[in-house]
Amino acid sequence: MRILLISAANDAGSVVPLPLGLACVAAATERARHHVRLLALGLDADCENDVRKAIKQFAPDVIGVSVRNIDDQNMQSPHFLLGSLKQVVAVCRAASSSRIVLGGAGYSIFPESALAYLGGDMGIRGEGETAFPALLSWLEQGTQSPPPPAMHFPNGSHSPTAFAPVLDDFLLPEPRFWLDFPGSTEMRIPVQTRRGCPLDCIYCSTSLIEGRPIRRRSPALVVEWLTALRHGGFRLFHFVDNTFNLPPSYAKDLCHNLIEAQLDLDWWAIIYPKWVDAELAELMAKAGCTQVSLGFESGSETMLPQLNKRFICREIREISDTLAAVGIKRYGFLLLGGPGETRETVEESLEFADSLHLDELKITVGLRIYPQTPLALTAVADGLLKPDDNLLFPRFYISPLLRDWLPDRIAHWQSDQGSADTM
Ligand code: B12
Repeated sequence: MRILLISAANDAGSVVPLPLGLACVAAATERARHHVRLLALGLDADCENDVRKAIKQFAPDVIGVSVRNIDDQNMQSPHFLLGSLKQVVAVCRAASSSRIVLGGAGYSIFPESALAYLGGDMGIRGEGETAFPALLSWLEQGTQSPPPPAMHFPNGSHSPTAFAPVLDDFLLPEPRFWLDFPGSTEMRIPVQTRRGCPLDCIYCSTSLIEGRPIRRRSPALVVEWLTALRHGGFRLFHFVDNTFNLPPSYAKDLCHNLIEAQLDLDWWAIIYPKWVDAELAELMAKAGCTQVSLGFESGSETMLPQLNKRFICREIREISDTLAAVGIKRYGFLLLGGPGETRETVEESLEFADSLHLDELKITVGLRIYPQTPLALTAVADGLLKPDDNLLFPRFYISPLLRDWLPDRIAHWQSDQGSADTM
């Protein structure tokens, strides 16, 4: 079959990420002997024309559309980001009679409501490497048999999502793939080594996207892939794993492999402030890590358990100091206004964050509410959310007592600091 895969950047953010997810789906679809074309629409693309042109030239049998960002998670000036993608789907519909299949991280959080809003024919929730080729076979065979796993249909019927137990069978995009993106050698190439998160932070949507058990690639294969990319002219990378340091033994193993390969890389990673000892920090620095996102979210011993964090302030501080000592920059995150937050806990968090002497700090006021999370239940119980709200249009939790005070307090604190970033 002829398969057109489309991604469309819809948020300028700090970085416009390269479409790793769609690249993985493209590799798996090619391996299943389909003819694939990928259309990555940048922020300044003329989407309507580009999509029409691609459809006319390529005449696809099936069109896959990647749905990454739903919104920018910004309570103070929220941007719903699916409008342009709805337009892309409408253009596909007008220009071709091919089936339109949706998938991606954002889609996986909202499989029914995003399908209805965007107007796709069907969607795949979760990882696409097995599910998308299986769907193509099902379509080729005439859809008489029961649908393969992970599918959602506009009438609400769906088949259960299955996550692959190991990731090594899934191909990673080759260097030539990224070379097609203008300026890619100066960008951070996304690398994923693990999927799944067993931690249950009350607001988090990750388990809907990747499932809970951690599934991994073998470090040797990751390094083999990075070696090929390094030889292809890439040096900057971003590990997009939710928690680079989980499990810590895996993180150490990966770093050992990277050090041995002597690739002279420069990479960033996302760290959960627990399970980072001096040995891991040192290995990370030696392996090329220059910056981590340190998502501690609160610096209040009262709030950390409320968010269901499994660390305490002492651990955040120790890890922050340990990383700084080996020269790794720390980009810290505060997420303020959650259930149980008070003026006192906010002040504790601000003071704590300040005392860490981070390289950068991002403060988010109000928590984006995702379906099937403890936060959604609390929001309903607190009367902030109707139980039947599908949450596709962003809704936020902010502790009712702080609604008027918190945004001003943060703006004031930041102007005193003169440097921090907020949303
Ligand atoms: C790493 C990350 C980042 C990094 C990206 C670094 C980089 N260079 O790539 C940074 C920090 C820059 C970032 C920024 C933002 N991010 Co972010 N990010 C992630 C994270 C943790 C991983 C994404 C990733 O690369 N996954 C690895 C790839 C392989 O997986 P994938 O893309 O999901 O693809 C798989 C499947 O989804 C599926 N699939 C994908 N496409 C398709 C298409 C079809 C047709 C099919 C069938 C299947 C399919 O198959 C793929 C392979 O299995 C996710 C959370 C998560 N766990 O997914 C959030 C996430 C995607 N981010 C999110 C958001 C909101 C943002 C920001 C808007 C935040 C902000 N306000 O700044 C910005 C937007 C940036 C931009 N300009 O677009 C949200 C999106 C949901 C929403 N509310 O919109 C997520 C889901 C986190 C969350 N809150 O739940 N992000």
